Amino acid sequence: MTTDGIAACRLTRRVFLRSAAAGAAAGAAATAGCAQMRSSASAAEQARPRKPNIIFILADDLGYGDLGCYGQKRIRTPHLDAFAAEGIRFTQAYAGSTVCAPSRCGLMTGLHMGHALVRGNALVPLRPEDVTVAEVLKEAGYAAALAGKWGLGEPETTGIPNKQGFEYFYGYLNQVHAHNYYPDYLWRNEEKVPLPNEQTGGVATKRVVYSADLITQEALAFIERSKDRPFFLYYSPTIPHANNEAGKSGMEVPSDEPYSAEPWPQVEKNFAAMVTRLDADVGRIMALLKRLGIDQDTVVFFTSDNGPHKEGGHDAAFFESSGAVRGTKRDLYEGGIRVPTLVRCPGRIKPAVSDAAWAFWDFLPTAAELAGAKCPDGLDGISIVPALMGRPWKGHEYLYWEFYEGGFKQAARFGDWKAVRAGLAGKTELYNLRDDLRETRNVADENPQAVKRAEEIMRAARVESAVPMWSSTPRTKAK
Ligand SMILES: [Ca+2]
Repeated sequence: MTTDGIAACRLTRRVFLRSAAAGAAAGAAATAGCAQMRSSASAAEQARPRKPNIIFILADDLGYGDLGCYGQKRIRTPHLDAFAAEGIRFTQAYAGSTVCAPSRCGLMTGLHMGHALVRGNALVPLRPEDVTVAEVLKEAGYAAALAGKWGLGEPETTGIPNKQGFEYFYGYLNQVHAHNYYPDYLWRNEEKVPLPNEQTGGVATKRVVYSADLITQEALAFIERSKDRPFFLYYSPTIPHANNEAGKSGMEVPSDEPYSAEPWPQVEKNFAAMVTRLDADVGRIMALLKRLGIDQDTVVFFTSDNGPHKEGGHDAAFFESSGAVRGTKRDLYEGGIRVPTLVRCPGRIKPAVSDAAWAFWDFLPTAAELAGAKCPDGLDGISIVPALMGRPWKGHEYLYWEFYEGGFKQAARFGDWKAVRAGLAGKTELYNLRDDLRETRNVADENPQAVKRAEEIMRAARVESAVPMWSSTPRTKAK
């Protein structure tokens, strides 16, 4: 299938932008939906901006079992545990993919891996015709910023955040650059900002400033200066990803507090300290929202881009980072794609634990509905706003993933069934997640109808990628 063919499946950016102006009226109508959420709003509340701010916090390689609110016993995450208690904790929410770039592409463009442009970790930039959530929200009057890792466009390509709807960007463009927590530069918009760190080959030789701290400062500053207008902040720190260039010392953190005295390997103390540091950074964001009086006007999402890693000397089994599910980053078993996912907005979203099964490609239509923005056609995602508001939500007929490293693989989730297949001619594995969450018993032989359905989904949910390295029948080994 050609690039044009893919674009024809949905609104092109040009058509989208033209129709967005006409959509302003529709946006006003959709905002009336937001008004319902606050039917008991006081006069003071009504004086606030009508449209909720949206913050999407994306951790990097944080596992389903890494937070206290998901059963973690040893790593302390008090701020995220409080966040979970005050919002919705989703038990069956999924990332876009099992590694960074494709997962983030699904998040930004509302498409699953059978239709997304970026289907693996490679330098494929978003194109002008790709419509991102930032562009959708910008058309609805939102100020959009990214603080953190991007991974969907190198310098001077069409994929950079500033050409994809973000009016402000601070952080990493390149994913390998993002491995280094003490880089000698970061990007501010299209400008390289030198830092006082020194490095060789991606590993710091002089450590002065920690990138996650800088990224958090930028996120806080953007919230502060945007408090009087609707804003969208995509905050994507790289914690607790490994610095793969640093070998077995890849868990880079300024201090192993509060775990210095624990009898754990140093690398695991560092891993735990990174997660607790991330938790504290999220706590600073939440405290700022309260201080600015916009806590009840801001819908905050928190999740991770894929399952836990076993890189940089870290063992994902040490803290049982996958929790009760099987597998890690790069797997299509649940541990690679099921991620801790929280959504909070006091006064609008009631605290709950939800088993709604949704995925990153639902974020764009969800954000559009929250913002009263016009949503492009042809997306794989659907809005989860009903699920957020405690109303009946129709859910997905199925969720679909594909992945190319180590050979083409596919996975589908439909009802309680989960199917995984290696290669188009591979034998389909089938698991019933209701009574076998850990995917230990392949029940394909006993359930031929479910296998047939899984194989129909795996055939119908995808088109061949326009990028040759992502082929279901590769002539050369996928990167
Ligand atoms: Ca990642």
